[in-house]
Amino acid sequence: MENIKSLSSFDQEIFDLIEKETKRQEDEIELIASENYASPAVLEAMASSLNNKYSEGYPGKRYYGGNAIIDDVETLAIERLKKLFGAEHANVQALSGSPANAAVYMAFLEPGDKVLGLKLDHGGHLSHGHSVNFSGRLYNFVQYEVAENGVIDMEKVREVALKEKPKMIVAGFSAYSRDLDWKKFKEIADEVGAYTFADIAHIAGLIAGGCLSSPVPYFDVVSSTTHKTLRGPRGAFILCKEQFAKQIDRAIFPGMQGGPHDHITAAKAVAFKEALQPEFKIYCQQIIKNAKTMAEKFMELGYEIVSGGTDNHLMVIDLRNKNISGLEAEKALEKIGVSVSRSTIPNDPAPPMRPSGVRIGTPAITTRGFEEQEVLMATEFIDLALRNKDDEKVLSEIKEKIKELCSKFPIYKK
Ligand code: DSN
Repeated sequence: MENIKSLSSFDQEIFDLIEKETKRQEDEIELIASENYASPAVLEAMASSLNNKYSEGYPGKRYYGGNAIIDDVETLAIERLKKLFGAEHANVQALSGSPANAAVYMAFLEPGDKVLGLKLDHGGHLSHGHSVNFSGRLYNFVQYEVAENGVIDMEKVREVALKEKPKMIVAGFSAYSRDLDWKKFKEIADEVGAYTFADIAHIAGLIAGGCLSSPVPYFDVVSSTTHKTLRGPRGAFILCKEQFAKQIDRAIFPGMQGGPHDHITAAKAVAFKEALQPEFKIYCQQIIKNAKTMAEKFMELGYEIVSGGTDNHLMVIDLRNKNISGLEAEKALEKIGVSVSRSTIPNDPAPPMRPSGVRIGTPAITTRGFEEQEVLMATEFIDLALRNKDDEKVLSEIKEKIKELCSKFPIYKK
């Protein structure tokens, strides 16, 4: 390959931008609840020759030649994933969270079928039935909500399910900080004859690490991304009961997708192996300890947390009593080198682009080694920045302190 050069010698612009982004990640505090830092081993697998292969089909049944090694890679990923979650069947080809969910709907539903999902501004995900998303356009979604206290009231879910008689009930979220009662969801679904679908994209790592309860024993089908608390490559998977294996596999290929991304499948296998190590449990416990510490500190500082706390890796802060919008908070924190995502709060009176809250999560800072002491420092920095959001001098002083703190917890540059 003499005519093909390395990145640094062929494309200095992209090389430099990657270097800059790596430095930004090293110097700043990442609190976006859905982000994490994949290990060097995961990144190496992603940047491998497996990128070059086409392998439509499944191990032993491919539509292209030369797939014997890819079959071994995919089989390893499947076996590790089944072991991690105690699942009967696993599909590791889903390219990302929304396509995985689309495949689940395709496997179980006809267009127009009725489905029950958590409303977006109550913590749900776009692909759980929002009107602008394919899910809300193709299927007849009815939405359930959190109660006044910010927690899902299972009796209310039951009432909606009995009234609407959906064909499927979706449990899962993007911005909800409480553990879900999977068993109760299953009981309700059985009462109305609905399929059960859990989207565990945010909490897959915490479930794998034994820190949160798992829907796998109860639910018909479970989807997840692989790059959030699970700390793998960007991608997804689907787990299901053996009786649904064929329909799930067919919905992914040939239903939704063409060739799987084999380099990502390899990286998923590496991430699953990492999550099977005893240290991963300790990592997950620390994610939750860090989130609880942060939520308590925020409340002590007069912030309102939706639902009054957290059981998992995230919290949504209702900023209305601080007279700052989620967008303003996101922008002010960007100036001190802290990334968060603005978020709606339940029944948000403000528009989605300028919602009343921010969502904050601890998976990434925990990966780089932050424990309670650093979490308390980060929380105080955030509070100081929000109180001085228009004072550039204060903001730049905080940014320097954050850089100094981060330098003690390198991600890749050990
Ligand atoms: N973008 C992801 C999140 O932030 O939760 C979900 O799609």
